Amino acid sequence: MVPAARALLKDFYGELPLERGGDSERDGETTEQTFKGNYNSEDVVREDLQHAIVARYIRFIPLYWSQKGRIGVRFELYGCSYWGDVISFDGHSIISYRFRNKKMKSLRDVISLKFKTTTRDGVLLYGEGQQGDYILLELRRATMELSINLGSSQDNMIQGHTSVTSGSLLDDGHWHSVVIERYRRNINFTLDHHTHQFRTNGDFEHLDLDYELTFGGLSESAKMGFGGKENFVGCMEGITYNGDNITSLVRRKKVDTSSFRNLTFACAESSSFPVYFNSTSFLWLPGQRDSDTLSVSLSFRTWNPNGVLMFTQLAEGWLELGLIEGKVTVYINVTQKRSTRIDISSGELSSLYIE
Ligand SMILES: [Ca+2]
Repeated sequence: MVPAARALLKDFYGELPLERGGDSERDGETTEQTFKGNYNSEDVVREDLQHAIVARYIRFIPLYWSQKGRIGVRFELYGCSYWGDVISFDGHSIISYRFRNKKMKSLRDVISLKFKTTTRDGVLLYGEGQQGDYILLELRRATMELSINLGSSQDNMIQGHTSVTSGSLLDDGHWHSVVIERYRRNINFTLDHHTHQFRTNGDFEHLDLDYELTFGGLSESAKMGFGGKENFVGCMEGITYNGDNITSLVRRKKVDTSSFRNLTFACAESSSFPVYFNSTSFLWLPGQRDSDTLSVSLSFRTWNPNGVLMFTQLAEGWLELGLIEGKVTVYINVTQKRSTRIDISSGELSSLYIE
């Protein structure tokens, strides 16, 4: 990092704090670091970051500058190569991680991964044992659900099935992280740094799995039992299971990926992405005031029953698209004489097309 340069920085000296956010080890948080600039017109000041960071955005905020001249700053940011161990899942592909000893009996497990998807249902992880144990991590209606069973006993009427859910709207096309830490019956289930602590039902403490864990969907044999479970569509990154880096094993062809038609270590950017609006933000686009025709389409999702989705002036009159008590309402006012209101029943994710 060089927050200085000869020509442009002669009027600047002071401090530059740096904020970074997104896609980092501590996603969702921002950290700040302050850099001092140069105090004359010639020097270049070099600063190193305190910690290695992975970030989508970096923001510099000048704190103060020389009172003698005009404000100016030039800086250069030097990065280094980053190996993003990302794997793309198309809904037909799963990773089969087979156990060396065919059976896995564990008191302690640590499983972590990151995922990104625009699909609301899909299996991220599954394993089962012949004793009836299982672990299933899946997206259901864009919420993360972890189901685990350390053992059931018909004789003592012990039911081990335990299920917890976390998060919502996880099909937003952004990265989310999941960490499952288990010791005996105690589980820390962490989604995007929010930890859910719980104990599994029943008396059993070992997770007994046979043959394999699958990532991205159910194995063919498991599908017979469950049916109807969708495979995951999207990207996963940094998959680890009890110290094994699964993505690295995939790269080295140490796990079965035969179901992949096209194994890619990259995540395609979605052609569309959601925009978040709070109660005060809006998007303004230049319109055509002299036009009397209009074509607009959008998809939206909200928890709020009321709000303006769109407003535009027409050549004569105006059009307003809004939500009133959970219903989409279109007001069209042409030549100040006619006012039309159309109610459209609102679902969870609604798509609109108006022409
Ligand atoms: Ca067990």
